Amino acid sequence: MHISTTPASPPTLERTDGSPVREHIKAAHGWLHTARFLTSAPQLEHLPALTLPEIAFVGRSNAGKSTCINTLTQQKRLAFASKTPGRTQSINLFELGKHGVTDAVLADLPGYGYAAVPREAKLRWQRVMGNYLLTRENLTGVVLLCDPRLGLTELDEILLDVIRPRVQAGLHLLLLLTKADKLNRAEAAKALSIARLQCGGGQALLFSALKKQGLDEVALLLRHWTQGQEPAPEAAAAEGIF
Ligand SMILES: Nc1nc2c(ncn2[C@@H]2O[C@H](COP(=O)(O)OP(=O)(O)O)[C@@H](O)[C@H]2O)c(=O)[nH]1
Ligand SMILES: [Mg+2]
Repeated sequence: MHISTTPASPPTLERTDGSPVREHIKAAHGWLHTARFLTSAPQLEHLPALTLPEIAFVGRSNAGKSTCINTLTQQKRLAFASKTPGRTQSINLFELGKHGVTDAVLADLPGYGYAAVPREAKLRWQRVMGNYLLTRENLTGVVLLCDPRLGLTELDEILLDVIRPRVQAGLHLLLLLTKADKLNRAEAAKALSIARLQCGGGQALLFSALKKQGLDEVALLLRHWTQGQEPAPEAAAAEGIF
């Protein structure tokens, strides 16, 4: 299986053009704001074969996925695209890139674990998602969204098991703890340390769309995953920016 390659070591802040990290954060947001609907695929075989780096957003229903994607991209339209009848159980792709030059793709996968969905539909969907995560060749990173008040569900755990070999082979993984504004400081710190243990080989971050918490880190990280040369969030943290 081909896994998109990324630089062996995260780039540092020493850039030839000497631009400060804040400029990179701004650029990362500007880049995410270019998101536009590309296509919707009800089945895996309907997905276009792409060579561009692709980042998948996954998580149980109500985890805060739509809100997160909208906040990152600053585009309510994208959520509408994902809510259009017929697209709700589809993989929706959005392209990213300035001046119409697509350089990465976001994949919005339907939420799982919603009790009211008939069993057959659930099983079908789990197969589509499992196959997508295992076989999508240009998949560069996975953002697994989780409401830390509920913790990882059984389906989240299964998903992590499914992608573990790919994560070990270089697939990026971010366990994003949403709705962090609902936690106090101690709860947030505890949730983050548990998540760091659970995401073996990946990273964990706190996120709040309401408070705009974690927005800069996620933007920088996604850009780093797909464009390699951008400074990793760790570098920004070392500069005292986060
Ligand atoms: N307090 C708070 N609520 C949020 C946040 N993000 C999402 N929500 C709420 O959580 C619910 C589910 O969010 P949604 O984005 O639709 O979840 P999805 O099913 O995963 O797409 C909605 O009522 C949102 O308003 C957040 O950062 N803070
Ligand atoms: Mg949603």
